[in-house]
Amino acid sequence: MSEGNGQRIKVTVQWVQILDNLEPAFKEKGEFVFRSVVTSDNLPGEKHESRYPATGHISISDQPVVNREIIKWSIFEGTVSDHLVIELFGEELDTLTANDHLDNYRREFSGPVAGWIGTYGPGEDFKSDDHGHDDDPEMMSNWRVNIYIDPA
Ligand SMILES: [Ca+2]
Ligand SMILES: [Ca+2]
Ligand SMILES: [Ca+2]
Repeated sequence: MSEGNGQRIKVTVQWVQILDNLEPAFKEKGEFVFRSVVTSDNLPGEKHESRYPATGHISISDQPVVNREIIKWSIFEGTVSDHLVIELFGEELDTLTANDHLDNYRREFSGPVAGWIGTYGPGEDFKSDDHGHDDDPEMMSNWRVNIYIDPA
């Protein structure tokens, strides 16, 4: 909760990649809406939420090569000192049945903010914040995501 050593940062979702569009096999694209929730122990009571796209949805294929969309979605800008939790929820819209849900994404950062600045995507991260675990939060069963944290 120390406020003296806070640093202003911004968090951006650079791209999303759909591995399973959660649609019948004949349908190439799914209709996606993404929601972000960013919280921090350093910002008690604050919950930063946003939606992408702001209105409507984005149609994304799950066919190789064309299944990655660069969205540059800004999900947080604020001052924190030693804690941040980023959560992303993806929903695939259907009209005749209930919507489908992508795996939930969650990554928690702790320790000095300066150590988090960087890019987090599928595969090895530039910052070793995974504490030696093999699991890769950006590699989920039905989608992948790439985010980055910049000084703001
Ligand atoms: Ca569906
Ligand atoms: Ca659909
Ligand atoms: Ca990763």
